[in-house]
Amino acid sequence: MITHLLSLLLAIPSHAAAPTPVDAQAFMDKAELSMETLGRRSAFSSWMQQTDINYSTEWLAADADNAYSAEAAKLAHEARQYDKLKLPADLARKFLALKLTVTSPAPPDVKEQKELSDVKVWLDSMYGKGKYCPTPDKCQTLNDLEDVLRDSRDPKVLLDAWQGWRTISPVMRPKYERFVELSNRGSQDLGFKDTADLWRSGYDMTPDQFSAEVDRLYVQLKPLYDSLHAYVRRRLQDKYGKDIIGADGLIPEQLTGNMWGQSWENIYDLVKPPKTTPAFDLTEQLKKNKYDENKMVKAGEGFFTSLGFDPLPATFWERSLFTKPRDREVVCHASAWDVENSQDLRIKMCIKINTEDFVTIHHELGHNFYQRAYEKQPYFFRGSANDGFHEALGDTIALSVTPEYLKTVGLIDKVPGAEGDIDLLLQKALEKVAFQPFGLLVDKWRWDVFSGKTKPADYNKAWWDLVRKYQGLKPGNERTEKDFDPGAKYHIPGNTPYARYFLANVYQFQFYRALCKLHGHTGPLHRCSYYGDKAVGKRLNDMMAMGASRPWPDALEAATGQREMDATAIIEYFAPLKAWLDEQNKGQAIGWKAD
Ligand code: X8Z
Ligand code: ZN
Repeated sequence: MITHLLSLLLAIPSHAAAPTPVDAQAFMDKAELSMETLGRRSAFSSWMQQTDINYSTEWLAADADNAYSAEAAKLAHEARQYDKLKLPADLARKFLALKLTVTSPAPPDVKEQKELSDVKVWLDSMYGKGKYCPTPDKCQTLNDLEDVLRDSRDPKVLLDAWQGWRTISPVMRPKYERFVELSNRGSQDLGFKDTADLWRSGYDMTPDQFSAEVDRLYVQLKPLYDSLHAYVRRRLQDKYGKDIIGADGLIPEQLTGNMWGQSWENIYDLVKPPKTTPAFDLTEQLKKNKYDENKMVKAGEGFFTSLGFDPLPATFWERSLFTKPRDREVVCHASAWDVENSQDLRIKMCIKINTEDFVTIHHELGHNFYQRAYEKQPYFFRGSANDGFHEALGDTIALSVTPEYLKTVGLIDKVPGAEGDIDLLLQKALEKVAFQPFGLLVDKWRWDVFSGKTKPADYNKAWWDLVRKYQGLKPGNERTEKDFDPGAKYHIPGNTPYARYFLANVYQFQFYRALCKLHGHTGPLHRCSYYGDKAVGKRLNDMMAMGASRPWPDALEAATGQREMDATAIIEYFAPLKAWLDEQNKGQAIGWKAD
């Protein structure tokens, strides 16, 4: 045995010729094949678990995740032998993609690998199954509670629903803590400082540069947010009385019409310009025109096909989930899937017939059309230029859902004139401008959690500090470290990075502005719809087909001519509203006291 080992050791130098780029290419070809196979198994299992949560589907999903994550870690280790090689840019990009492919990478210890996969699936399922049960026979799901937040105007009822939803997450706290530990261990094993460092390494710049970029964009947007915040705050005072806002000027989150205060379009009725009647209410129009779930999705698909994209495959309609099932637990949070490439595209969503979900359908289909556009790319390039692009695509289409478009498809009878502009812009600002601080803070929280700057003992405090600082909102009641409020937002237990949505909100206006120019639109930007314009479709498709094969500035340039992330497009879009808000806010205090 010893002689055998010795001869092996001695044999190494003569056989182990230094690896060449050709070896690296061969390794990568194999790695792509193996990741694709395991990725598919994981996608099918995960679909099963998220659309039918039970012990068996959880077991299968965790098992498949374990196999996939372990293989990724193993390959990333083996790939180190090529670290010193000068590789063609394409190939080097794939090696980085291999390291970044698992958002919570497997730690080296086999037992811990399994534990991490189990914890991930458990957290996801806990959120999906979450219910508020004030009494054992009266349980409410997130779907029910979101209806309350959207529709009720009774502060007591709102607070109860808001607080109630947050009863689902304290149980997640120890598991989340462990998740952070294990995921960091995996990231460190790949050479990253921690998981946050890994997440911020996918933007063709250093992690620190990325953080600085995000802050730079936020500074561009803040004056617009501050104006909107001050205006909405005053209108909420008009509705609920002066005492509802304290001396700090912070808005209670439960009054925003949304469970996390992340977008405020559901309280449009409370804040709409005085003395105007809104030109139309899309929710009512959808109901009046007898739109059901299927028809809503068909309408979304119709926009894409009008741009020249092929219709979705028959399997999309057979295999997607559009309605919340009555007989089983599911993760209702909307998502889009390419379970088996373009032949098996699906969305999973508990659709309600309202404006918010009409927009979300476009968002989700954007993912599916993107997935199909890059299907011919090799495995590691089947993704968007960076994750913000994937999130932006469908929203870029939804921005083009203007009154002019709605009239074309028969959803409204009359297009409001220029006098309706402020109404329309305010509605969009409640959706998009209100979102940005939230889009930023979710990962600010996580970056500090992963880096250890925020200790588990301060998880909740750190969350609310950020909410106060960036959103200018506050919790409905006093929160303590017995709570785990971050766990009541899907992307925390679901382990989905969030900065992508902040980026998407910037990119989508850049895309929209450039595409409207291509379309030859004149007049105010927000009235532009490129429905039916095949040249617009081609421009988008060319960018989407690049997948992740090129650094993102190349993709951005292909679509917009710009190589930089740039919030001026949003600012331009909302310029008339900003002027109007500032007029309304005259003599009013702007801003809030965060501490
Ligand atoms: O999670 C989503 C999509 C699925 S990728 C529905 N969004 C974020 C959220 O709901 O918090 C879209 C906007 C922000
Ligand atoms: Zn999305």
